Amino acid sequence: MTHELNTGGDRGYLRIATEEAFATRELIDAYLRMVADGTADKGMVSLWGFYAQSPSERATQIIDRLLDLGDQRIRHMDETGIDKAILALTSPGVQPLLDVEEAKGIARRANDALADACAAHPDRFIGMTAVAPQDPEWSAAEIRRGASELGFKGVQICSHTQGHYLDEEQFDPIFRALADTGQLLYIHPATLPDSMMGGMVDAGLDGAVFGFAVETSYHLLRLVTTGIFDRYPDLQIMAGHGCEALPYWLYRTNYMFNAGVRSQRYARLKPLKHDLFHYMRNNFLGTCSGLPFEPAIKLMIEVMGEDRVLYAMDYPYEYVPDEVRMMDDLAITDAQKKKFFQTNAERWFKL
Ligand code: 1DF
Ligand code: MN
Repeated sequence: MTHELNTGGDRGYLRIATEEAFATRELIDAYLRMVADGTADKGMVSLWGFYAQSPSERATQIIDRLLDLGDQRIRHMDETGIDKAILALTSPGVQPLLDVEEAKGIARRANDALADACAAHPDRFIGMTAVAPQDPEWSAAEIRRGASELGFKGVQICSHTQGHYLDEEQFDPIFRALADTGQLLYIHPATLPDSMMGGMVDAGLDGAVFGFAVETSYHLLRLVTTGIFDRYPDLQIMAGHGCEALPYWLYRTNYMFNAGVRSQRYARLKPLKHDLFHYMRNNFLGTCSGLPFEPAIKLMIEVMGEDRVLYAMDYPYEYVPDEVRMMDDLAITDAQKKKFFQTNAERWFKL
């Protein structure tokens, strides 16, 4: 151990963790039912068939920690020096549920439970609204309720919804509500739809180990290349896991996207107002969830700008005190570190 982890800013910054998960019992029960009755897709069987049923220490501990929005979570934050957690319903939220009324009910009650927890710990917990994109108009209304009545500071959507992507016209009410409330959209990974799964489960690569990033970066890129930021120039999209590797690939995606557009290779791809570098530096925010890795964080800072890179722990999926110490010891300037841990979160979530 190199140094103690305390809350309260003894290193010159507060630590705000921006991709922290919780669950409600009824959501886990709905996942279990889908796994049992055969309506879950391969990704759900792999992910929630494991976490909700495995007797392993990892699975049982994670379920226990997801369900706690009280003392244990606060104690774990205290023990790792996390001043504030920005909380969102765990992945894939209610998005795989086939009964839309059930999905909306579970999302609404999860939002209410989260709002209660935030009210009980106003200096420690901040909430993001969960939605059910299966019903875009309802989701838009829930985003407005989250912003105005529940005090939430952003919206999280767990990538695709039963194979549907947010660039589809039907989801426009969600972007309208984000624009009207001035809130950011956190696009969190989800299990892969069957159409993308291929041999990933056999290879053991479908989850957070790899598949999540493939599917989520695909989703993020679809949104950019079909012009979401030309329609909504002020929209901010946050993504975890090193912005799902987009900064690493940026030169190539930009070059090949523009080459394809110029040669009119794809009917759907039209010229954008800006190159992809512009959107990466004006509309994307990236967190280090799952990637407390100095080269990746420095790359994000260089490519996206130091105002756009934020700390996240990804509790309870990743709860490793030494990772917080590694982030304290990042070889970036003190001013950049304060932005990374504290002030970028305050700025973009409007805390
Ligand atoms: C895992 C990782 C699961 C992340 C998650 O939600 C999740 C995992 C179900 O390790 O299986 O949010 N993550 O963001 O890295
Ligand atoms: Mn996560």
